[in-house]
Amino acid sequence: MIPSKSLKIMASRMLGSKIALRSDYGPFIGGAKFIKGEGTPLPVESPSTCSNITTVSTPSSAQIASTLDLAQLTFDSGVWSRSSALSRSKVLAKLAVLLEEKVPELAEMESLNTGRAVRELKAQLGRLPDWLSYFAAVLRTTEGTVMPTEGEILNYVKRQPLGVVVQIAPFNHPLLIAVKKIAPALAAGNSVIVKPSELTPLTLLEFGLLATKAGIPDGVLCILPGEGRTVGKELVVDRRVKKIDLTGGTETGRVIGAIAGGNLASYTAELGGKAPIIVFEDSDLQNAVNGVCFASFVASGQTCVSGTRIIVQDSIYDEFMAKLKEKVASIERRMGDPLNPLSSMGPLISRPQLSKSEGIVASSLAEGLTVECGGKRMNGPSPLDGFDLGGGYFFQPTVLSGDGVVGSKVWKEEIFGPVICVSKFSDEADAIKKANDCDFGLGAAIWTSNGARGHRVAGLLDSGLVWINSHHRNDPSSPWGGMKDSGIGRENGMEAYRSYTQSKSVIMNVASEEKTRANDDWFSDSKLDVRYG
Ligand code: TXE
Repeated sequence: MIPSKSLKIMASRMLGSKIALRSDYGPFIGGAKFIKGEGTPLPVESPSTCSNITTVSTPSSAQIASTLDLAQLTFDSGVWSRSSALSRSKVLAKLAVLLEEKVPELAEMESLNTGRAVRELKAQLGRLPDWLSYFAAVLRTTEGTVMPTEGEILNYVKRQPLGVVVQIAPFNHPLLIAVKKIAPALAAGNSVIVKPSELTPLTLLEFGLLATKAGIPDGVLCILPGEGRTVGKELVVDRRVKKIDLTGGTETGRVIGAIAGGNLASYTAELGGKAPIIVFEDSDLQNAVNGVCFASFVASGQTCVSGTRIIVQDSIYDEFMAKLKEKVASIERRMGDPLNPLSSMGPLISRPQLSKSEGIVASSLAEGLTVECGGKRMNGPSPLDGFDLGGGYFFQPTVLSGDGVVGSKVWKEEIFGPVICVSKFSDEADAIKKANDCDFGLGAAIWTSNGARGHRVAGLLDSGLVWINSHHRNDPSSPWGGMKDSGIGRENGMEAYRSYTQSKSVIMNVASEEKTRANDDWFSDSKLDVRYG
């Protein structure tokens, strides 16, 4: 592979902010710079202006193959895979500090690249060092096990890394999702190759450079930008890959799962969602409305746990809807330049995602549903700051309702946009039935002031994550993943760490030599009652 020429930092004055974008983004295989990818260059767009902000070089097939070779060689060398848990812990802790220092810069870069409001990203990326610190702490505190085996046997179980692992990340939370996967994988000692979304590769590539500074050896963390159907596919089919960890759409999840199965690789998949939010009549109504808006419109609805099916007790429906529409109008009034710290919500990531939101409104109208508010692509200057909303993929926060909402297209399909639907329920059993009436099972929320009811209903929802009087809460220690079509396996916590390791059971005979001779000779010609297993 050809190393690139020296780094050129260009100061880019965009959207009123100064963001340093490099001119040489490309594959990262360790070291202090990117290599020059020989594949098809990837133009990177800002969805708030629909304009190109930089171009990233991508690896050719030969470069992908040599990255896999490098990752395997590095793993086999033991430089990271067999280094002490303490030394890996120290490197991850240092990476947490370096990342923390860079969060403000990365948040602006990610806002430019994703169009998400910078306020959101500062808050979100500010949490990321916690993932590295958590897994650094796991390395210092995890203890081995001695099994209660019968007889004079010492049986201890060690956990060791898997080998080369591939992680495929989406566009919606480019750095958050990648770091969630990278931290446990590196902690466990694997060699990690990450493919960021073709739409949002920049902040993860910057993270690669920080990893080198923290002391991650070259070849242990590689980042290969590019399309899923080329770079992603060539990575996941390689038989040396011992685990694939994907966050993406359910269809992609099935395709990659079939490949992982064929190669007997481990697989974690965090896929689509259609989170229900049940609002009981005894809830604090304003808190519930605020919580629903946070759940539904943060990241412009482009999150896997986005609250999209709002299920409201019929006795409070009218009051809830009035308050909801008021809140939604206030969100829309404050949409503007995503880099404006006062901006409430950004555009969708791309034209196809915009079309999906537009299409679902059209088909909902055809199904007889009502548009309570929103429903259209935005145009003209922002009331907040005059930003040209028509120049980006901005879509109004949208609320749909109607008697036929349950079972309609918007009820069933993941839209990944700021489009939600609201239905009524009569009693607890009806609420649970409606909430579970879905192929997905990732996030869900319940709003109630009755604690017993909250826990009772949580236990009956088919969802991997259930919030009570809250939404989106995430923590490095808290398992994250879905049931049904929302995926397989869990991110975060000890479950994620263990999924990046495999056990090795070491069994030693500790009986004396005399006893062993007397009791363990299976083919003895004088004694038949010899232990077998
Ligand atoms: O996802 P894709 P897209 C859902 C959401 C969204 C839809 C499509 O509904 O509207 O999926 O989004 C890589 N081999 N979610 O097109 O295609 C791809 O390059 C290897 C939910 O962005 O699944 C990218 O890096 N890699 C979700 C990643 O997979 C492949 C987050 C996701 O892309 C590949 C994102 C292949 N054959 C979308 N095909 C969530 N759970 O949050 C694609 N990729």
